Amino acid sequence: MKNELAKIYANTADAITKAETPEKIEEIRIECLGRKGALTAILRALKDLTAEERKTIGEEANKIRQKIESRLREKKIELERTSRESILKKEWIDVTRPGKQIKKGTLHPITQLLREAESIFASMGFATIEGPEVETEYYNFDALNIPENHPARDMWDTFWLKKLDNSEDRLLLRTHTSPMQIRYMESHNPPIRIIVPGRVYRYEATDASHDIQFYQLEGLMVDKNISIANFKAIIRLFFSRLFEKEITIRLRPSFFPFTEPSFEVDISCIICGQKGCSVCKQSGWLELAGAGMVHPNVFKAAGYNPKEVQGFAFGMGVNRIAMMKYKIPDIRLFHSGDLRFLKQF
Ligand code: FA5
Repeated sequence: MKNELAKIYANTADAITKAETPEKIEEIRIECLGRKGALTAILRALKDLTAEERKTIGEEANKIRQKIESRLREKKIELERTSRESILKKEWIDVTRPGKQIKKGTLHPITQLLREAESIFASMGFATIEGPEVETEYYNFDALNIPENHPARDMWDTFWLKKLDNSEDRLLLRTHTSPMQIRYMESHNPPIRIIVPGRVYRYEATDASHDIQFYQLEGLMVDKNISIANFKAIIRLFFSRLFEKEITIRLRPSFFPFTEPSFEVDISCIICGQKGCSVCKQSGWLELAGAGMVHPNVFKAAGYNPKEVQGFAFGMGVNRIAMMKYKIPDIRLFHSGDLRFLKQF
């Protein structure tokens, strides 16, 4: 038995020396000291020996067990340290390296332009109001003096929505921000000085200056004595401040059912310097807004007495203004989601 003990020790010590991982050390421990281990078997067999043998072999076996346990412990600590060191060698970090730059987003050019426009109008005393993009037929058309079957409805073909079960009105995607004239006047008394920026929709063919969804900026100024002269002064000041230079403005007689008289506001094309390009359709002018003096029927629909108040209203195409300001040749780029375009702002 003594020989057997010596053999177990020699074999186990040899295996410990050769072990290369902490897992191997655990395997060796189980093989030697585990429930079915070689040394455990000898310790179990002690009971069959004589008292004398039990004493000497028992002592010897315990000594060997202690020696093996301490060699296993030492080797395990050593292996764990070297494996930590090798991981550190493989996975080192150079803390002096410059960090990765985080890419910052920027505001969409339309948002930038709207913020600037709002601040210019705010400096002239205009409050910014918002309204619903899903409108009723009444606010988008009827209340603005465009009754059903009126040919003017053709100017604003739109996307109609399914009628809600409990609603009287037909719903649509608003074709302009003008419905907010009515909504605001219904709940406020003059004097009024508001702008209404927001998204509008048109069911029409697209080209470099027409899209099916775009932004408008509505303006409404109502008091006892508001005239076209006030409008011209405000609009010229607005465009000159927005473009940071004196802009030429052209008012062309036009027709809108909700204004009388009505006109189109054109500005000189900044992209081509009035030489002619695809954006201004070779004319040198770009139509940026519709405007006019608020029609008496609109005042009546909002509950005002048209004999007591007067005012002007306008509706600008924000995308076209942004195209001028940032020299963008095609309106469809705004909704293209193209990062090469968006990263420039
Ligand atoms: C209107 O929408 C009127 N509500 C404007 C108005 C308001 C007139 C208050 C009088 C009083 P119009 O359809 O012309 O008008 O559109 C106004 C502006 O929106 C145009 O001058 C143009 O700059 C822009 N616009 C019109 N259609 C498109 C389109 N498909 N894509 C991009 N911009 C457009």
